[in-house]
Amino acid sequence: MERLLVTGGAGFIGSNFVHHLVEHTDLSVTVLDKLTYAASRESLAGLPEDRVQLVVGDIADEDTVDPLVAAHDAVVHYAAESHNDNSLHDPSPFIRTNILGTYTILEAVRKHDKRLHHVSTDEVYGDLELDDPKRFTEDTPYNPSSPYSASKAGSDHLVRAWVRSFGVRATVSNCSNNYGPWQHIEKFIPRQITNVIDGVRPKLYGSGENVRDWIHAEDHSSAVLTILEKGSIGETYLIGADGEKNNLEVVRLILTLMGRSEDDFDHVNDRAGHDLRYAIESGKLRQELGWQPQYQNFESGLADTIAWYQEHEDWWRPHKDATEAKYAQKGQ
Ligand code: NAD
Ligand code: TDX
Repeated sequence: MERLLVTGGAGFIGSNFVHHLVEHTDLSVTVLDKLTYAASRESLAGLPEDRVQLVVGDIADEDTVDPLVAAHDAVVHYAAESHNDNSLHDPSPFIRTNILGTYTILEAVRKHDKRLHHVSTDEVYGDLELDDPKRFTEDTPYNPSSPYSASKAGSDHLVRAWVRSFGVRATVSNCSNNYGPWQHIEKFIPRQITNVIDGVRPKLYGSGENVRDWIHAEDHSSAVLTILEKGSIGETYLIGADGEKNNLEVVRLILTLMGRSEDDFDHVNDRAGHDLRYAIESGKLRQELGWQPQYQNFESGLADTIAWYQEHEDWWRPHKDATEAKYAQKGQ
């Protein structure tokens, strides 16, 4: 394998993966990205031009996708509409990009017999009770709650069907909540960090008891590369780093790390259909493929992330007012 096509490589996790590839492999990389509101050219700045190329285009456009897939050895598919709250306001781009876009990629890899890795989320499994000792495994039944997670579930089902019916050489991964640099400030952790920088109290949906299983984006990248290199065709791997925390704990930690009182936050309107708890059992990936997360300490990973947003205000500042205006309309 020499040439890799990475869809969504100008987004939060995809750009982290491109940096990871440059550092840890000899692959040449083409990023296919539509550069939606969630993308950032800056996240790819400084990478060697002889190894990383950006093509601006839509994964749902066959005329763009087909020749690009034909010219590469494998595809790692990150491109998606990714924010649950946006999917509650307008599901249409989620259906188009996440379902039709994945279908378009699948038809191209089928036609040209290319290896595909499809990046998905633990949200396809729905949620767990707070006191349930169970975690999600590769055998947990699909039960998505939001238009976003349902569209990702649909894309996973398409990949599995193309493997079984057409022999497409694909793997799937479902990862828990990522944090780290370059995450859009609409998402929970960077929204609260940038609120605190602005002297605004963090906003917790509902009671704040909802649990997310946090993993650093760099650990997600190393897991995806491991699956691409060593995963068995047709298999699904869950990616997680044993990082369960409720939202209240995370907000209190952000406030404390930023030198504010840990009670200096507001409860705001809850998200419709808000999933209670996600938790990943990642034993299959660890035991079968030998992967381990490197960021074992959430507090220090979060402190680094806070420092990154403090140092990169020029990157997020232009988006802050519009992002907060959208939340304000919903009382969030
Ligand atoms: P993001 O919203 O930050 O980035 C998505 C990228 O896809 C953007 O660069 C955007 O321009 C691009 N894109 C969107 N529509 C496109 C289209 N039609 N054609 C081409 N490019 C398009 O998202 P993210 O948080 O980096 O998530 C990346 C992937 O990882 C998604 O598939 C998501 O479901 C999955 N995932 C995310 C998390 C998380 O915590 N953020 C966890 C598990 C899985
Ligand atoms: O202001 C907020 N206050 C708040 O309490 C925001 C934006 C969120 N929340 C809560 C909702 C969730 O319980 O924080 C938690 C995390 O919210 P998000 O960052 O929106 O993430 P989530 O909905 O859990 O989904 C994320 O992880 C799985 C990604 O956005 C998805 O792309 C990924 O699939």
